[in-house]
Amino acid sequence: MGLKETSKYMSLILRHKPETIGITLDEHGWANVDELISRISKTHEINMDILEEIVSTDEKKRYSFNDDKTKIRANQGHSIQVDVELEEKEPPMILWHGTGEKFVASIDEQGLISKSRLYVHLSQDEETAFKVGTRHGKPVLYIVKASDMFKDGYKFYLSKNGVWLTKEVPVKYLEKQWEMNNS
Ligand code: HQG
Repeated sequence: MGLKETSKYMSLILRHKPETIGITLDEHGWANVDELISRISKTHEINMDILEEIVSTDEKKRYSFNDDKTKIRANQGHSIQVDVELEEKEPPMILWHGTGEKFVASIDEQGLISKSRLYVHLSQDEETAFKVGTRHGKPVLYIVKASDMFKDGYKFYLSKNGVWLTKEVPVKYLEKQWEMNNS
């Protein structure tokens, strides 16, 4: 089993289901590192060196340690109620959201909702949104009029790993882009 598989398993534990390995996260989403290693090691090859490698090489920088590396958490993406102390920030003029074609009818009616996660995930650029969209089948991109939303009082957060988050995006702030614009 490779690092990638272990990293995916960590994402399940640290974002969605810590109970899978019988641990709990604190209110800020932190898991105890020793406890995490000892429980994960029952099914995956892991120790502190491997954990440090996963955290530093993860291509989306999904995880962070606290200062003395006794605790670890996911930077964003949670479905369980934790407060990871996100930075509230004024967004750029526009942000992007990548989704699958199968969700378009519903999104055009309801706007973007966070579904199982705590927030709607938005990308700073088109390419990233495209990648996110392909996870759901044929990708469709939306432009989100983020600064208009911000002026209207919606809050935006920027996670440690560069994902923009907001609670919802009503239809009037969305502009559908059927094809990726490579220009
Ligand atoms: C869609 C990955 C129907 C939404 C990525 C999305 C991301 C609606 C899906 C992170 C809807 C939820 C999150 C509505 C939204 N009707 N469908 N009204 N509103 N949707 O996986 O944004 O690799 O929970 O468009 O990089 O795809 O896991 O969210 O398609 O940052 O680290 O409902 O996951 O990161 O899907 O992805 P998800 P997402 P990781």
